[in-house]
Amino acid sequence: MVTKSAPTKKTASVKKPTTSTKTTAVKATSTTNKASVEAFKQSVLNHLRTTIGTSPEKASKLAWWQAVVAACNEEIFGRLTDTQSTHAKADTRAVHYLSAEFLMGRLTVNNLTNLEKFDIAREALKELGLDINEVCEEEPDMALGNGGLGRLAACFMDSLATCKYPCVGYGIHYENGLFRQEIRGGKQVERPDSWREYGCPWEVCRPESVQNIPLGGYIEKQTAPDGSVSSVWHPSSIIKGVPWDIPVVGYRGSSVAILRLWESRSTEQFNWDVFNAGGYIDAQAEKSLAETISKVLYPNDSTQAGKELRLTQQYFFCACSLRDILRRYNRTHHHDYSDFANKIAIQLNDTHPTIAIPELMRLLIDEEGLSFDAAWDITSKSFNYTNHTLLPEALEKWPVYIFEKLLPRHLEIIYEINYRFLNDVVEKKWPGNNDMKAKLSIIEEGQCRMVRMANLCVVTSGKVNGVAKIHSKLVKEDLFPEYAELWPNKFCNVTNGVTPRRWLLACNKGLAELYNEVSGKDWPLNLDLCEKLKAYADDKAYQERFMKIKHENKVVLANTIKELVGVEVDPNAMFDVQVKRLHEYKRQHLNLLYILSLYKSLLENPDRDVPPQVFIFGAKAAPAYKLAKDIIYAINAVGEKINNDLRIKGKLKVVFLPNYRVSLAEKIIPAADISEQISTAGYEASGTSNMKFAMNGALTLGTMDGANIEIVEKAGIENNIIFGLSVEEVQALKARGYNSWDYYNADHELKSVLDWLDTDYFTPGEPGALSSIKNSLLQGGDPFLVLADFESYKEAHERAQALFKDKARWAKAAMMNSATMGIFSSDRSMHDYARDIWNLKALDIK
Ligand code: 26V
Repeated sequence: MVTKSAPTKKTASVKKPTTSTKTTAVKATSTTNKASVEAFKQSVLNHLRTTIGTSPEKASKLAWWQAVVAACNEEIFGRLTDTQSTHAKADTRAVHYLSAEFLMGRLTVNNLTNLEKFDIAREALKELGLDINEVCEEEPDMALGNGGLGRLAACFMDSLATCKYPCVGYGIHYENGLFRQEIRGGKQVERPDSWREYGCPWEVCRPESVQNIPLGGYIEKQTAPDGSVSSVWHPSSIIKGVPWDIPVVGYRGSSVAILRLWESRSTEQFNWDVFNAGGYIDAQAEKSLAETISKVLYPNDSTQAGKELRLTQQYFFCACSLRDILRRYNRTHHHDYSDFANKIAIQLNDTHPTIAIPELMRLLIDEEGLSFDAAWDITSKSFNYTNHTLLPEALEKWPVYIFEKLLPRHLEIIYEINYRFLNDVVEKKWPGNNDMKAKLSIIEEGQCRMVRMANLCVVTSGKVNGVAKIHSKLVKEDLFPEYAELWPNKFCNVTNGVTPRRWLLACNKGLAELYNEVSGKDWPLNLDLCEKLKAYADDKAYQERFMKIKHENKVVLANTIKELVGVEVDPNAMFDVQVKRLHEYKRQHLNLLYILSLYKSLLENPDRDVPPQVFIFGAKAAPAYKLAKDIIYAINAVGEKINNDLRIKGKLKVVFLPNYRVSLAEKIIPAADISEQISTAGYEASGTSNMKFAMNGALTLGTMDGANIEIVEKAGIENNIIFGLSVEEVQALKARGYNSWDYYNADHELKSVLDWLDTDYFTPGEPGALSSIKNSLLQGGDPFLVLADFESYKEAHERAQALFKDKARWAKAAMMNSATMGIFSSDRSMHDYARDIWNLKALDIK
């Protein structure tokens, strides 16, 4: 509880805004004493010479950055070794987080921050005549993920390390991360993202832990003298898995976790007898397949059909990871598996690593000689599954024929799991009910039989969790109601979180300093301490200080915008931001329709009393997602027109920042006034940028969806701008039969902005260039109820504008948002997983 007695003393120490223009600059304090600055400087100079092989006179910025990383690694690798040996000695239980994506972003600022060396490094580099921000800009983002799901895995690794939970993250060492987006003529162009073209100084290759992974081939049935039949898999090729370790530095403590990413290589070991006489060519094709497996990250929101390579990727990294887990387990347990489930927890980040389930079964049965029952007992006690989406098209299904070709033995095991589940469990609960069996079966019957990966996860896992309260409720009640009837206690919720080290301490130095003063220096480890700011939310001096920090961040972003897209924006304008993957359910086009209506109203009345507004977008569209790309084009075309229209007197600007990624998010989020979280209720599982924005003092303009609901529960509905249909209302409207034409015909304004898209007003000489958006909303049936929410959305913007004019009221709302986000620290998420799902204890590092 915050007491009301503190503010008087603290208020006295608030710097009046006029006294300094540099409130964000952190002064050299006790954390930057001369000796440690000198030591860091010497370390960088030494590494520049002895590790990088250059001299200060010749060194490029890239070389300086590499030397800084080497200086950090001196400390990090010692801590890493200590963490590993502490865990090994204690033979502790650990969680193994399997994820096809880890969106780590850049590591330098984050690692320096977590080592509490950022200020030291900044001073040291300054003495060397270098600007730390410029040096850190040399680092490419590790963009090994699509969006929220991958970034969540990265935040979780930061929190696992910080909270000292024994863990390993396992994933894929993609050669190319998510594509680099260029905008040419307003349109998205995809370019390869080779993030380690010049090497990545954070990662270490571990040849001693290479794995050989079998693939393809056929099954031979062998009958034992007792008549029992067993399967022997003769794979057609062996793929080499090479592990790369990336240390994940916990904040302040000595714990350093490991992220182990697998790279595929060809072994050139072929099982020649599986090929016929002309098989040489087939064998060469297999070789290039092996080298292709870890080449590229799939954009997750394109359709699943025919993605044989993607299933191979999933299997490849799961098979490598499980062998690694077994190898480490057997160092102390010598193939006695009775303790396996006590020592090993495995978390499946969505269905992408589901194939780990039959792979563990196979390893235990075929290679370790356990019975099916014994293997199932261990497997079903080891796995848990997190669901991240309800979208039916996003639930992974793989054609049986692909399994037959690539993973014939795994298919047999899946059939056996399914047979036992349907006969032992479903038949007992619903005797003779074949419809129920068809519905719950892991195999979908039909012309093309499919393996339903989510069903396999639910049948096997001890716990199944959603990622926000509303989402977990929908997972249990709408997605898997029959499974929930079978196993009500299997389903639970762990609301997502984000690491406050990256998303506040490192990216918003001004606000971090304010929290240091108000909450003490421990808030990055206990974000609830930020609540202390609530006591000052009505204090004018604090309000001004808070908004001054925001303004300074906006000045920085305005400069970045000018640099990136050449558009001049006014830092006094309201910065309204929507940054996330481009998808119809996220409704960037709802935002665009509002912008059109605002623009229209300003053309009709240029003196209209609205605050100046800048609408900022960042979004990548899946390369094959035509409508998503059309929406990007429309935003750019509309922006081009509006930004150059002198009639509206600079009251409205629209910018689309290319190549949205973690490092750009770190610049955008601290500068936002409004956080657009406008998904159709029921479709955004959680959202995590909503938490980052609120932490940094933006107001959520959003629907009651995902974690928005929990955010406004904490920050106060009066401090946010909520609009639109609720989940229940969306379901009811769909059940009644939604007809978007009704809204088009009834709302004159909506009709006129939609019709505007058919003209060539925004695309001179090219009428119809933006019509696909209108068509999707009318002929296309508007699957995400954009038109149904338009009026309410417009009204919400009007509320936001009115509130923005009331500076004190706005400042209070912004402060209340930032102060109350403690619960959205990913440390809290990790404590929830550790307690409710993993049964995992933290371990101090010796
Ligand atoms: C996949 C697909 C594949 C088929 C086409 C449509 C589509 C749309 C989305 C996806 C991604 C599904 C998994 C995912 O990334 N979920 C996100 O996970 C975040 C972390 O829990 C969460 O905050 C986001 O709300 C959720 O969308």
